[in-house]
Amino acid sequence: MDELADSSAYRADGTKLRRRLASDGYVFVRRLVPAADVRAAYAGVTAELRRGGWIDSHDRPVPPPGTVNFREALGNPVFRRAIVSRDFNRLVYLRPLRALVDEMLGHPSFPYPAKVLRTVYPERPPAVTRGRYIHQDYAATGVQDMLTSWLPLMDIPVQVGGLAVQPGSHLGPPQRPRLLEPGQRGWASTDYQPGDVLIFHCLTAHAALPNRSQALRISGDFRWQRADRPAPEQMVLGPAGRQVELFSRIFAREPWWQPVPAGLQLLPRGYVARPPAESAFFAVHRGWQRWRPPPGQVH
Ligand SMILES: O=C(O)CCC(=O)C(=O)O
Repeated sequence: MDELADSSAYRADGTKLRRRLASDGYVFVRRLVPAADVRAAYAGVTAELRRGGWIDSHDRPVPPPGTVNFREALGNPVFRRAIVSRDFNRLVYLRPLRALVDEMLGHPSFPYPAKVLRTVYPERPPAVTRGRYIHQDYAATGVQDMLTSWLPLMDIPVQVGGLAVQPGSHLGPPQRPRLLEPGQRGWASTDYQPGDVLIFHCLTAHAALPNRSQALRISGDFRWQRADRPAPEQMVLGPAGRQVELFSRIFAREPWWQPVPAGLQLLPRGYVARPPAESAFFAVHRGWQRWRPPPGQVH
């Protein structure tokens, strides 16, 4: 496993950031978000997990694992309370993160109100989280040039199973899902610390490493797109039947809350993603021309 290229020196330089995105398919910045804000998010999430019996007073996971995958975890009230915790939701609106994404896209952007919390138990094969399979996030929304930001909420050294990306894979064809093995060549990851941010393009192949520790791995992933492009309804309004922006009823009065752009056009739920259009950053491999949405969830 290679080390992620560190773009911290370019964090305010849109041209260099976009060049990195175009060549590597990702940008990694250390200590972008104030560690105190990330610790507050961790404290909010773990308070709920502790109350619900998922972890003990030392934050050690209590077996058996609550759930393995994000979608299934959403059916669990303990997890749902953790995901609506205030400081976890606040993270994505923090200025340094928003500014970096705007620089990368070279255009005003916004994060989807739908946020993903990962609580990954030490791996006990054959149970493996879906995030461990190599995938590309385009399948999740069908929005070209969508970016995913992945944030550790705690120290996540490689043995705790952080995220790995395959640099340059955004220039290649769609990939079939398969498990990422720690020794796989041509992949990069790092020992993550609170405040670090990994941002990757929606055609970049990525997967989580196995959690071979005794700790629960806690991280968040948040997706972004340009403000002037239509956005998938489910990422903005959440589960079917809702009419207002997800989480706005709970947080709209918070000083940090920012609604999605006024007049945002929504792609209806039944919308079937097409092969990706041209990218603003690089030539899309022709293998994507025959791409069809996969039948199940990608991560
Ligand atoms: O954190 C994980 O386990 C997987 C994350 C992922 O696949 C993503 O952010 O798209």
